Amino acid sequence: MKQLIVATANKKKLQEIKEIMADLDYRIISLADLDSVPRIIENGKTFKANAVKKAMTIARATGLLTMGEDSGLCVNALGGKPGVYSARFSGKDKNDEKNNQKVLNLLSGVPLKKRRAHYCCAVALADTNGLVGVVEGKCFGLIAAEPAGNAGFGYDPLFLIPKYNKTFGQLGVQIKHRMSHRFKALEKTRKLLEKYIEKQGCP
Ligand code: ITT
Repeated sequence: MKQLIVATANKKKLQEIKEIMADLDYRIISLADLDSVPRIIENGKTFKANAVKKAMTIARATGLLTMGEDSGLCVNALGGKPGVYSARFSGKDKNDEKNNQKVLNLLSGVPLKKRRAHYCCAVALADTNGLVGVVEGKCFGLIAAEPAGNAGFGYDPLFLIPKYNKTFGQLGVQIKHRMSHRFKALEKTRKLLEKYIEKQGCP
């Protein structure tokens, strides 16, 4: 079976990728399965730049086809923050609860209709020869007044889907996986992979 490395140390993100790509004809390997992993310096200004860094760093080190994924929450009323700093918005240690609280504090007093936000997910594919491609998916919603539900991870208890008037935390992964930023980016990644295989097949 073909192998694909997913260059993430985030277990919940990895789980979502595995669930969404469950039917894929690849065995997914994560950073946790590798003996030694080079440090990835995530200093890109965009999700795409960071996704490319993750994919290229690990592809170069392993010689294997690698997927890099960088994602986050962008809140309109906060000028797009936390954006690429989503994982560590409240401090060096990744803490979902503190991150959520910081977003709520910053939005204190802002009415619901002005709490528009989107999630963004960039996925890059790279192999030893370099970058294969990079794609992006977005999912639009509102930031709830308080956390609700504990499905998903990160900002999901705050991310309200207007169509359901419920957060991703309340809706659960079945619904999330049909409309999320990650789902949309991974649908495009499937196309990249198909083209990649086609090319590999050509002498
Ligand atoms: P890796 O870099 O190792 O992949 P990470 O958690 O640091 O792990 P990112 O730099 O891409 O990954 O930051 C992603 C953060 O964005 C994540 O920690 C959450 O805070 C937020 N986020 C991204 N996708 C999310 C989702 O589907 N639901 C909730 N929060 C999400």
